[in-house]
Amino acid sequence: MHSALADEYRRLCRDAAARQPLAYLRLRRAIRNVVEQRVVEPGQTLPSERDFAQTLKLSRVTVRKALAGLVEEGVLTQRHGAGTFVAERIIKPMSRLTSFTEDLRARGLDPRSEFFERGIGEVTPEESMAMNLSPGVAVARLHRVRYAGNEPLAIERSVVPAELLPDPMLVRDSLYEALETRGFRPRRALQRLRAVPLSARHARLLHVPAGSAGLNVERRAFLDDGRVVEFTTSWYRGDVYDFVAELHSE
Ligand code: 16G
Repeated sequence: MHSALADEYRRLCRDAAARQPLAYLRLRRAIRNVVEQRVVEPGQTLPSERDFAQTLKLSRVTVRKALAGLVEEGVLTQRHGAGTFVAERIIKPMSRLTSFTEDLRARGLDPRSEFFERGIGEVTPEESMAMNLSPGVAVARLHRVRYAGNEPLAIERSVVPAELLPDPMLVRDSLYEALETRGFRPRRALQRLRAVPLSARHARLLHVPAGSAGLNVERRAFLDDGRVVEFTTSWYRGDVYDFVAELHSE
């Protein structure tokens, strides 16, 4: 058993502020913390279910539940017969409306953006259709390369009605953080995914060979009152991202 992991779990059991009555949630948090702190690195194996249960005096059902939750979040991956690992590829669950920054932080990575554009302009006819905006209204536009540390992962072009984000310079690293501060965090979204070969320009920005596989994602996110808060087109690197959806039969 990784001693830092056991220590973190025990710390959470003692720490009154973090006290979480449900052991599986406590364990899930402890594992997420050590992954975020990079005590356990991507690709490294975690202790077995039995090992966790014995060292921490938990039932195997509790351990299984904690691990399953983190697999669903994309923090861990499980391979039959080989155990549980910290995910190497970035696994993005499609059922949760999270931001790039949140996804990366949950994996202990350091999200960064480099902007090509961050300003106010007039909505284009295509955007006004997609966002239900009247022709001519002002929109904030962000065009950026998204990095984990120094590694480029995606290119994103976002459009937000200027009435919701009048000053795009408020967006430092995270669009969702800026929207949240203004009380406009997206609540629901529609997303469309397409496989595309990356253009020469995108491939160069993403440090991959031209024509490499990319995922083109279009997200339209809404507020509770039905207003569209963002229309974002992203090109994710196909070699590092998995988009995973959970399906139910009815
Ligand atoms: C994700 C979203 C994108 C959103 C961005 C906000 C997908 C496919 N796209 O990249 O629509 O604008 O997160 O991230 O998940 P930020 O808050 O870090 O700027």
